[in-house]
Amino acid sequence: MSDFLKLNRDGDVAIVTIDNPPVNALSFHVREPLMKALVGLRDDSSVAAIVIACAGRTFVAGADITEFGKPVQQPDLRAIVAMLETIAKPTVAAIHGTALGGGLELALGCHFRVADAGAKLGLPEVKLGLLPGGGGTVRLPRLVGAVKALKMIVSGAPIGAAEAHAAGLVDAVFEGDLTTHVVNFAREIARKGGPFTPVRDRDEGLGETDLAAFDAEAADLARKARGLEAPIACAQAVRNAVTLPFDEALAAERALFAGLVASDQSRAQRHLFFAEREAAKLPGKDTPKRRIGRVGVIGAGTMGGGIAIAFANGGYPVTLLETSQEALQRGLATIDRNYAVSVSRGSLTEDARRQRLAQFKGSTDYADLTDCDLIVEAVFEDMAVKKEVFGKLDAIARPGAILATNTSYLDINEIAASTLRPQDVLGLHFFSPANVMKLLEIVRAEKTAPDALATVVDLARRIGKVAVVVGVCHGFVGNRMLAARGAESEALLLEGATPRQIDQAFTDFGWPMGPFQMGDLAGLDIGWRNRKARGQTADIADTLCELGRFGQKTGRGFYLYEAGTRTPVPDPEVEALIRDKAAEKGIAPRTIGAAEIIERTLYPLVNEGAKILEEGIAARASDIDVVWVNGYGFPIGKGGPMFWAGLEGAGKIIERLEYWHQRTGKDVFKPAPLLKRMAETGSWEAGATA
Ligand code: 3H9
Repeated sequence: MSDFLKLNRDGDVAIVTIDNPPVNALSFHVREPLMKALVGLRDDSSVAAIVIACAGRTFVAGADITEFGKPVQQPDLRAIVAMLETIAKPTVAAIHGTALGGGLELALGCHFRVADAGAKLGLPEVKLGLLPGGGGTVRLPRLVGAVKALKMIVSGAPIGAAEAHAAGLVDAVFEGDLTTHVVNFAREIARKGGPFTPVRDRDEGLGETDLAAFDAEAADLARKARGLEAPIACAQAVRNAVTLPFDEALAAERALFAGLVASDQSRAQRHLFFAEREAAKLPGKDTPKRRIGRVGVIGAGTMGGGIAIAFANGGYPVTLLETSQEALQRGLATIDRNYAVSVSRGSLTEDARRQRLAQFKGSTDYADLTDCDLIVEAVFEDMAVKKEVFGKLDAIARPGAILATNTSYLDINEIAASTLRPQDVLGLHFFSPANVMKLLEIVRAEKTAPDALATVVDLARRIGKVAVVVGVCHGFVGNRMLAARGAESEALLLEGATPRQIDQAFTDFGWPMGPFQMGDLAGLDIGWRNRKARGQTADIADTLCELGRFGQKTGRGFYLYEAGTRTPVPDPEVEALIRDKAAEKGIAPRTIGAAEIIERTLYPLVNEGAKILEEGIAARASDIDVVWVNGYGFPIGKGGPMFWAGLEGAGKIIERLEYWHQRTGKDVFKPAPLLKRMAETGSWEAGATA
């Protein structure tokens, strides 16, 4: 029928198979033949039932995201679903893999949905800054109820086939050959006879919806949306499904979708969707990979333990090495506790916990690492210590084993040079807690072999990380830019802004927390130690540390924390200390507004990103966005610092950077040449060197 759609018959059951790899997105070249096929089958009296199925690894995973922002080519999904609902003979969606977004909406246009036991169903549009625009907000509640639909649509999280069955979304679940089962199902339904009610005319899920409970749930979700428009629109659309007649609710959904698809927030989130997938691509696509069986982790502290858990969770056996039995037992006990917490929260079964724990082998002897294919070092952040570890590894690791350092700042070329196999050395910069945080900076050193790099990029995906390949420099992409973001922190305080005002400007921007709250959470002593090692000082942060104020762990830092809480309370003592320091330095306090806070912190952040791009430390501007959204909490609705720079206007950023450069003489404000080219061309990539 078309390259993307096949039509088969099994007796009087017609099977329409969509075949649009890789995920069967509903591109125009699918919609057009699909509509034609359905019209033909509707009018064909020899057809008793129609099955919609998909070839390949999944049912339709949604509308084609690459088509958004372009003129819509008809028939659109809504027209197809509306057409489906005019068919009197039974229509059945045969779901395997993932029925997501427009895919689930297509299935909701059918009278029946049957699923493979391993299938997942969901409406993840909210993650793209959208709402389901093919009738999902109006049809789903009719089957599963308004509150469940609200949760599914606002979270975007898919549910499994069994849950979908229990909720009334799916009519039957099968194991084994889905096509045979679905054909039998369709034939049996057709034999029993109709009438078959389209979902639009069903209301068993809506019943007597408790609007007060619904509104309470929606208000709770809205609070968590932190300035994102899509979750609010999703909630409104589901509410409309309860309070308005079907067609009015559908029209309202359409209008909300049109508004969102054109919004900066959705553009930003779609940018991130593709950026994350792009970041995982290396130039030599077919580079062979090394086999990774067992993973070794050196150091069972917070970082090493988290890294070990990340690999064990990904199914890899792990050898955990410490210098003493005592430290090893402490590390293993922490890992044990970590899993126990997961069990108590219900996110892990007791069985799975036992299986995961069985993946660990503890040791205090480097010789036990000889059967490891990848060894990650997570020891003290000190060049001499790291070199000693790599010297030992060089002596014992099997040939071809990948040797990785988890350093956050150190020169990996220097570490690699301390071995006789620099081609096997690279950086795996995990973020704390390593078993939770998605981001993994993979640091390519000068001599890292392409197959070693390709292996860890692939491995990162297998353990559920969002990987970005970066080059060697102090702090790599993330921490180097973080330093630029914080370069004015002390100056802002001394000139009159309080920690609370600065943090507030950040949270108003959409960050989960501001820099001072973040510092208190991470521990102020870490930065203090780093500064001392580099011969640097910070008037206020150093003084706080000298007073034993390390942040949350000591109950006081930039803020006060009541025992047992993590709520930051402004501390008059800190404010007085800042005022005294300012007076000592002869700085007169003034009122500093949010706009100034943003331009003195986030414009240098963008500027440093431009320098990183210029130097080839990051290959693409979008890689930098992926780092900042996944590792540092940059608001997703703004797409990461480099995407946001486009929204803000590179010209405006340069103008303000120049102003602050003139006033302070600081390098962080000196506009990068690439930023200037961005202002001229509107694109980061135009001038990128990597
Ligand atoms: C929607 O449906 C709106 C409607 O409500 C209203 C319409 C009016 N379109 O993720 P992977 C590409 S909004 C285009 O690596 P996995 C992806 O870029 C949509 N392309 O695979 C990648 O390309 P490349 C709602 C898409 O196995 C390749 O496919 N649906 C789409 O790890 C493989 O992707 C969603 O939001 C798409 N919809 O995961 C679901 N999806 O190879 C989005 C993927 O060139 N998709 N691509 O880099 C996913 O969540 C995952 O792709 C999925 C598979 C779980 C399906």
